[in-house]
Amino acid sequence: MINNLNAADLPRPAPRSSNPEIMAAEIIERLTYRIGKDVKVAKPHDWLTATILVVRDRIIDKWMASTRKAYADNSKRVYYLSLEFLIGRLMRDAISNIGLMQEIRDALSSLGVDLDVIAGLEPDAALGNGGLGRLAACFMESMATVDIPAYGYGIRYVHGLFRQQMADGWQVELPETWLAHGNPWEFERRESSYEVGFGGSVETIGGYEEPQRFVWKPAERVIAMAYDTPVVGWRGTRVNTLRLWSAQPIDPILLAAFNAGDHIGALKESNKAESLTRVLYPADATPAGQELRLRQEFFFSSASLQDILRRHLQQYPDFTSLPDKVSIQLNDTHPAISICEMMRLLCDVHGLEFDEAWTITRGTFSYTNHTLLPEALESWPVPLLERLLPRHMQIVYAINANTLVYARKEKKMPDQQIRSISLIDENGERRVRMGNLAFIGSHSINGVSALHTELMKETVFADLHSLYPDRINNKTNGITPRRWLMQCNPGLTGLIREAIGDDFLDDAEKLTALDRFADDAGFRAKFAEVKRLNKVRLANTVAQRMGIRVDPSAMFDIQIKRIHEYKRQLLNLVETVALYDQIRSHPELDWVPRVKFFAGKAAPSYHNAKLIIKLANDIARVINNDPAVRGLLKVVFIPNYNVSLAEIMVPAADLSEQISTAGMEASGTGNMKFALNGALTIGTLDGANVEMLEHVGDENIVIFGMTADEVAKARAEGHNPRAIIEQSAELSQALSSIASGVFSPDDRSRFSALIDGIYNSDWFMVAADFDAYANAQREVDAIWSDPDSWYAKTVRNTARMGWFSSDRTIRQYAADIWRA
Ligand code: OX2
Repeated sequence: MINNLNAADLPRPAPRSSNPEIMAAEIIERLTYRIGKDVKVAKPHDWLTATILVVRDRIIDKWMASTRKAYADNSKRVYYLSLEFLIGRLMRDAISNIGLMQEIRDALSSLGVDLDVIAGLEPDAALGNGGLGRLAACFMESMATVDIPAYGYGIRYVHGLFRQQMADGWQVELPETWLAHGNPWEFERRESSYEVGFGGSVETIGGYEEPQRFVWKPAERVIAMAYDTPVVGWRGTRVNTLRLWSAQPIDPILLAAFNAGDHIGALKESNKAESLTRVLYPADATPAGQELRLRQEFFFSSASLQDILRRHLQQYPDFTSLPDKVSIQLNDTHPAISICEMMRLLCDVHGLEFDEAWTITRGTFSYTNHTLLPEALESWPVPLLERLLPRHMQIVYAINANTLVYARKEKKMPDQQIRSISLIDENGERRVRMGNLAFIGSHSINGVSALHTELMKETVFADLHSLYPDRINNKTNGITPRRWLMQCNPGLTGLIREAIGDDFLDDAEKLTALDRFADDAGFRAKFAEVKRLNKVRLANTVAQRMGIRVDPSAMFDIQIKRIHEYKRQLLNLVETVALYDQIRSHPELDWVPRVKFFAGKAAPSYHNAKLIIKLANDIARVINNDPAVRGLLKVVFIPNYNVSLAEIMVPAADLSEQISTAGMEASGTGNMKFALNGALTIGTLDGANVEMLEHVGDENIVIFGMTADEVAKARAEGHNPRAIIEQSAELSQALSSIASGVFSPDDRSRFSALIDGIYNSDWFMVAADFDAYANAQREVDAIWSDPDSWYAKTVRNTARMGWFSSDRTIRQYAADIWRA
């Protein structure tokens, strides 16, 4: 339609104004004509939607300009493929990044609407489980900020991560419905839809004389429909796209069946297609292993790859330039099947030869590993892959053959190593190893902290690393300072601006200028006051939601993250019980008043994790109601942890618990958020804690416990937890009170198996690290008792954490991996 007109001659909408009066009028206009509500009857939700629509307009101009610029400059594009994007609420982020916070606030207040009230109504987009999904969200914001043309590709789950409720202290999972009121941020792109196939067979054409060709004839097909959400960088520099795929049936209804009276059968296909993108799998770092999960992985990989290749051919004549113009980053192995899909599309659809396609594919893909836990490494049974994706299975065999021949013939690799690098795991049921596929199909494989990267080289990928020694590299994780400082902590942001000016807003590493204020008593007092107000806010949240009163002058000690044995909430709880015993036996001592906060979700099928939640609630009930404690210790498990709750808890923390068994937490990112917001860390030498120690200095962090090497050695040689427990009176007493039912009088043996696990194997080194941890906690008490020293340390944490900005991480990916 536009083609026979000259686009430049068409009238253009006037650029959007940032004048509060004009924006107020626009909000009313949206309310009336887009939502169809009279001002008099509009509900708070309608105001929210109208405001988002007005904000959104201000983003669209920049969005289009960013897209046009990438075409005009022939820039390289980065594609971040991730099954999870834990983006949370978007409105405040967007308003703040385009610099209209005060203007929108004024516009709304002229209409009698409070920005904070409607912002609190925006649902959390919980399209992720934990750290991996939240990292993807921080990366999206940082890629826009550092001006990299990037697309995030993922799934538009109708139900994100479940809502957690407590029933008598047990976790109960309820469906989450973030789309219930519609989603004003997304644009449905009907023109960007692709067919994705499953099952069927592969037809071979040619052979002998002509080259062989393969054609996959899928038995089932669904449509992948794109939904785009703009991602605004800091100061609105650039707006990128988060493209989420939704599955739709090819035939919405089988009319013949319907007309024949089979009303349910007529919708069967349609329901099946839609169920593909209905729910996010709720397991963090443990593969679900179900066919639907593999279908989700292939569905979004295939749609994304088709989209990427189509966009490339719109601009370039062929695929030889693909590695120069496109980088595809695989967020863990969940999208690793993309490597085979790229090979299939290049060879079977676009007619390239296998070897040429392979060079292009490997030059384009790179892979980030997020965990070393052996049980967390994805693999799929060969028969399942063969049935669901027969052509991809052939490609797996072809890649494997080439790799193994190279390793054996040219590198003289011995049999045992050959077995370990193979794409097929032959121990027991034959399975395809997705980690090996991602490694072999990528030119870069990165870990997420220095320690994790070294351990990758020594453990899971030792043999592949010896074959391809240049591929593994480190990119220590980061967090976006926009959400995790400026927005969640306006009080601290204001105070820092007063002290050192605005430079840190554009470059978090400029926070180092704050360092000298650690010695300034006046500044420390203001810093403490900001912290107090944030603690009051959290105390109010807890009072409102749970009816529990906590004292903001107590130390707020916080552990928030997924519930996992390796993260050791259990160590924290056992120490809580030991402290409780001490407070009761020694009322004459000067105990530091503490509130121990916990929050986090457990995978619904993870029995011990759910038991740990119940234990926390049982312990809380007993301690919080015991008058002998005299309010010196409180335990609070806040239900339904999500990004928005984190935004309240992180700024309110005095003490950040980062106490995983060394060698098991790949990086952690919560650790960075707390330290940036002026909390002291108590932590093990694990993941990024090691680098935090280097940056903040060892006098400003409390490190305890076994090192990763010591843990590995104890596991290999066997350690004797029973002997360790017997030597520690505090530990024995705490464990036996939990095991004997002091906290569970209604079911005295409820926790006995959990505690037996510590006595019998202590895989996670809870007993082995207990004394070191308890001593470290008393060291924390001593620092707390000297407020000058406490706040000097916490100010230094804020000042020295700028390096952990995800802008730095993204610049390193861009320089070393993407060359974008
Ligand atoms: C998490 C890791 O457990 C965590 O240590 C890391 O900080 C985060 O990813 C981001 O890199 N699922 N979640 C993770 O790994 C997997 C697998």
